[in-house]
Amino acid sequence: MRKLLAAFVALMVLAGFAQAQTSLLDEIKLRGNMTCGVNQSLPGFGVIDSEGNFSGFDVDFCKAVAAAVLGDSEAVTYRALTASERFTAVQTGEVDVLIRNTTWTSSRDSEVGLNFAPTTFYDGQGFIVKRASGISEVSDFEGTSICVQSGTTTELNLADVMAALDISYTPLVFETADQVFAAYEADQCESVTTDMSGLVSRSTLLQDPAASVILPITISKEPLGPAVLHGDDTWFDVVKWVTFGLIFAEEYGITSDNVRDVAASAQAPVVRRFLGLDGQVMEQLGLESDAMITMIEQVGNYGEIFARNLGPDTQFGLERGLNALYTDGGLLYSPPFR
Ligand SMILES: N[C@@H](CCC(=O)N[C@@H](CS)C(=O)NCC(=O)O)C(=O)O
Repeated sequence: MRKLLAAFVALMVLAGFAQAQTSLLDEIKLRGNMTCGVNQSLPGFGVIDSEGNFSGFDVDFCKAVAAAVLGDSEAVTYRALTASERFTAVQTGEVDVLIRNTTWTSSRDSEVGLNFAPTTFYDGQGFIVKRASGISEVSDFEGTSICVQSGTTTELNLADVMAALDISYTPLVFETADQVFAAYEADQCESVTTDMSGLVSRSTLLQDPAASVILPITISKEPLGPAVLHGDDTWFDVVKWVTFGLIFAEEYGITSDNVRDVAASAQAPVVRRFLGLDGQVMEQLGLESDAMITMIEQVGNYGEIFARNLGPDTQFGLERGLNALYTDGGLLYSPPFR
């Protein structure tokens, strides 16, 4: 009996060990598809068209991970998530990765149980107001109503700043961006506050965009990036290094147009290792040796993703700012692939 019990315990320990070794990476490869939690109503970042296709800056990072892991940027099932739904979707495994303008904060790491990949968009919270309101600085918000979305970092930042400046205001809290901006259009509030990216994006949908202005005031730090669930280092490493890979490719001038030529003629050891021509860095991450070639060919590097979705040639016309490479005065910096 005792022997039987010992065998049973050994089996359970082994089963537990096997479980601990199983990563989402293997599961996704078996499935042949990755699930990505995204936004569906943030033009430029995550948006769905009338045929159900998703596009945008965040969506391109989903595509990059799928291209690197599965060799196919289209092998993604998108789940549109509201701000309040997004963390449960990661915790329950409904999505493999969350790439939905999500700010990296300590409590989202600890209490929510997320692991954040490198920041893909350095942002900050701002305000949009009607030009006619004459509001130009935070003290002008005294006695006004401000529309804000629940389940976001935005609510607390607003409360903190107003309390610090002793400004009394009424927060009008809504569940979705559509509701927030509808209330603003209907003059229920004098302003909407959210990430600058959200303001730039949603201001294009206003009935009369020229009648509103985004104030040149930033009240918080909002580092936005992909996140996965705690407890799966293998999968976390993949999402992390795919993100770095996009930045690294831009730094080394490797683009969707030239990646095959670079791969055919590269001499620099750093580039050869990155593209899987020498060494084993991709295999060590659990990827095919040519994972970065496939990814860059299908999705482009960070700079291409930024330019295509948000850059000067788009309706958003965003400059790179903090989202430039460190070599250009920005914050984007990939550690070495080696
Ligand atoms: N970065 C902030 C805010 C994220 C957020 O949800 N922002 C609004 C800005 S408009 C949004 O994306 N709303 C889209 C929607 O509700 O459909 C966070 O992580 O809490």
